[in-house]
Amino acid sequence: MDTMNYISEKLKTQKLHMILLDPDDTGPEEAASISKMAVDAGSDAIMLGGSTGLTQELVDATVKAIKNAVHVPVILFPTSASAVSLHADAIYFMSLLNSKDPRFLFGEQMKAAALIKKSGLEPISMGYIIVEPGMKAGRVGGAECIKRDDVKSAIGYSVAGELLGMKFIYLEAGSGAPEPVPSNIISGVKNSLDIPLIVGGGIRRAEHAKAALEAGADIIVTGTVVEEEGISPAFTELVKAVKSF
Ligand code: 1GP
Repeated sequence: MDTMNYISEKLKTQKLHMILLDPDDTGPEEAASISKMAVDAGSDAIMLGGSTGLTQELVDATVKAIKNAVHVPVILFPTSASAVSLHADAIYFMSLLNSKDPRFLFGEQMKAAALIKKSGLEPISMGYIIVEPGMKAGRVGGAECIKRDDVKSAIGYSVAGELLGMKFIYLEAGSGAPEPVPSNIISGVKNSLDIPLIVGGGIRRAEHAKAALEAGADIIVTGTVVEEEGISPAFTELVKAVKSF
């Protein structure tokens, strides 16, 4: 089954949790062992993202190690056209909709598109929207971050993404954000969309995940909590909160 179908089928009956790993921080072996524990805890997919400047070898080796360890999709969450591993199951083919930098709107995509199409790596079209504080993703991506009380702009970008044909909208507060995306932004966007909504950034505890789900998130992404604490009881509880929602 392709990754889009896998996600769509699951979303008919449940909310999803995805763990985000950075191959530069973990290396292949640790990424594989964290992935195994996360999937045992209930995670539905592994997203590989992280630093610019990742080498092709490292991303390929990390994808392969994860795929040997678990049987859930490995989805690339790229920062640029470089180091796209064709061994992954899918790639978020994404545009940072509130970037002021053409590179992140369409430039990097243009560089990688022909290769991805030819390779058979499954592209999953996604509109990425960064909300304050945005952290490194906001700075590097040249985002005009959505203000935390600006529900209208968040809705505008999200619906624009849907009308452009994107399959998912991802509301991002930035990796390591002190607070997740505010609930009224999540609910405003969700109520205006007919496509699934991914929410990430600053979600560290079960109550953050529950608040995002109650507001309308369909998929919860977490990265930092495992980077900082490993597969802790708090992480397991967070995934359980998502899967039992
Ligand atoms: C970042 O949304 C993800 O792209 C995850 O954020 O690292 O804060 O969990 P955290």
